[in-house]
Amino acid sequence: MPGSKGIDLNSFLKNPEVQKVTTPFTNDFQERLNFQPHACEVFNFPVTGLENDERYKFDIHPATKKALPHIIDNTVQRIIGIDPPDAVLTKEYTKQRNIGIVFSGGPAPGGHNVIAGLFDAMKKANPKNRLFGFILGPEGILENDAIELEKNMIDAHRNLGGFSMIKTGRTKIDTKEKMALARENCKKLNLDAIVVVGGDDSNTNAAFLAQELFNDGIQVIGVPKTIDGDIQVKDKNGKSLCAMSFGFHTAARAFALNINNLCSDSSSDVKYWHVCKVMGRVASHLALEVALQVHPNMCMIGEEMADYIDMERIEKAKASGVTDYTAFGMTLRHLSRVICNAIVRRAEMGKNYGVIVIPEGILEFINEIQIFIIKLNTIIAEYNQTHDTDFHSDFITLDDKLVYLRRLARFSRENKNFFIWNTRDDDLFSDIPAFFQEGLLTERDSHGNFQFSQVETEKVILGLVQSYLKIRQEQGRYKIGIKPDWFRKTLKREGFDPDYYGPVLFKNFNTDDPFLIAKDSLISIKTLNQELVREEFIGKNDDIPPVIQRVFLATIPKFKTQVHFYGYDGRGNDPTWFDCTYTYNLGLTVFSLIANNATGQMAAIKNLEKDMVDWEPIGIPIAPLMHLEERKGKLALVLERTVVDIDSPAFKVVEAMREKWLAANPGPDQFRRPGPIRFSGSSVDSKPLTLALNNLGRPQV
Ligand code: FBP
Repeated sequence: MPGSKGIDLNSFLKNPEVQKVTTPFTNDFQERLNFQPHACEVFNFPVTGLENDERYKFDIHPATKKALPHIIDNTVQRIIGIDPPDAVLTKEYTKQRNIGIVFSGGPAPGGHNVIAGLFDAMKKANPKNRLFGFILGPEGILENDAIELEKNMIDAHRNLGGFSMIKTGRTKIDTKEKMALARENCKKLNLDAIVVVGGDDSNTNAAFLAQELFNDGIQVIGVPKTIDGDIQVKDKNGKSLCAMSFGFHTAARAFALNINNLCSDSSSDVKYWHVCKVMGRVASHLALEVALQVHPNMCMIGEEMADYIDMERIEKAKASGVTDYTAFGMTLRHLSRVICNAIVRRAEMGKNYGVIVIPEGILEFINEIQIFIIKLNTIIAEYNQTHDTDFHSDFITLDDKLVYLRRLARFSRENKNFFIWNTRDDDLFSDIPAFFQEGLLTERDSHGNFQFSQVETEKVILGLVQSYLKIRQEQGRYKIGIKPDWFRKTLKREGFDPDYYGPVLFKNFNTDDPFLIAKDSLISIKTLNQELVREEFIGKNDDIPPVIQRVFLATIPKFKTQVHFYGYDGRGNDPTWFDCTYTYNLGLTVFSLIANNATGQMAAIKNLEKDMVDWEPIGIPIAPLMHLEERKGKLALVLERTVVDIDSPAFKVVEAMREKWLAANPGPDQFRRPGPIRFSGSSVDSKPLTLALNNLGRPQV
């Protein structure tokens, strides 16, 4: 068929060079499919066993003992190689098994390799073993929607990002009815074991499922997945068992590459502040890793803010004999001031541009917002429970929701025992911009979590920053510094004497300062005119000389921003070497746990922070890791999330470098180029920088 402009499209499409473009199989893709991750030494043995490791202890919550009696006494288990295995062990290890696997929660790079590792190990043990993948997450378990995963499907997804082979979802198996349905469907598939690859909530779910299916002899094994990096396990003495969940490294590297590109752009056209929000629903691990990878001018770490104490306010209050409780924890207003100060300082050094990294969950660490989130969570959960309906379907528009809240506030005036939403809450809430009110009222996810990714956090913060900068500008305390050379050259070119005009324009004219700063009083053309008239540089009816006007305008900053959200892109990235190897070994570990009859355990690799030769596959008991947390307005047993430790070496490095990376000085910016994710070769990343620094900077335990 002849194409347009005389091209024979049919034969053109058959051209091998054109086919290189039209096929999805790029060289990189092919290399990934062919890559065989190294297995930890122990997996080279014909059979693996488990050894209880009693060195690790946990503080067990009494509520967990009661809720999970079958698995609460589990201990850490080390995977050991056995050669030669005895006949009994071999028989048990190689017996034919059906295993189900499910992804739960957001995608994380490396998930396909968990499946590949498990598949390879189970087929090696017994080629008749069968692996079933539940489709679309835990919903697939409830719907009995599973497919048998065959070699060709697995081979087509090795070392690739996403969870596309079986998809994922956020359904929670959290009621008696759902548990019963899960049991029934596992039995229908004749499953010996089920593997839950998920975050804190999903591993919590895995523990409850393990308890529930214990007497049916169906084992449940969890796998620590989340780009947020907030599943990190230590025992009660601080001994690390799982330094990082999988997917974190890839996501952070993907964000870092993009943000580094913005650093180049920003320092080239020198007119934008790029505000980069990075995922991490609660913890700021991703923001911290990105900061180490890129050295942005500013990086906010939520956990640091929660810990903030305003000493000045405390001292002031102490002097007048009172305690200022509001001085603990950073407020939104204070945060905006911190950002403004940094922007102003860079502007004075001629840098009216830069890059800021903000963690998605930053608001969780701001006192006043956290209180709103908890209160609204409770109100929504209570409403749903009392009315057996859905708050968001009953109150569709923001106005409807606000009217309901106002009603609660009125109710609180008449009922002293009702304090969840009073008139003060309502007044404070009314002061918040509508888009943010809407954000705070968004639907919670199936686990009752606040969906930070749906809220334009950066817009809230930027709104405050913008208004404060305006105030500073009106006070004459936000100026762009001018290079003395440029000032002299510009005036001389127009036949004006810089030494004559300098003192009237700048407050530091005859100093050695690297940048000239316009006087505080010069905030507009009008004030400039008044100053020049007052100092008798021009007459009352004269115009300001154009060159003076031009120089003056160059001192007036415009705060222009570009806002970016990094999350879904990095979450879908193809995994780094670290995540490929880590997850493949997690898959192998899962099989060892199953083949040795473990249940209620989470597969993990100890010593991730060290070189791969030191990695140790283990099983971590999930039940002892649980604690009570507010979910859907009620206390529930959940796996504890790990937030950034502000005493950790990695955080301390960022803290120590903050001033240097801000580069509010005449020198160059300190941006670091992490480069693209390389899968092989000398520049391949062996591990997250956070892990490397924490390993280097801590006494070994
Ligand atoms: P998981 O905890 O399930 O791994 O998901 C984490 C995450 O990527 C967060 O960083 C983000 O806030 C959230 O998922 C976004 O969720 P959704 O995919 O529902 O928009």
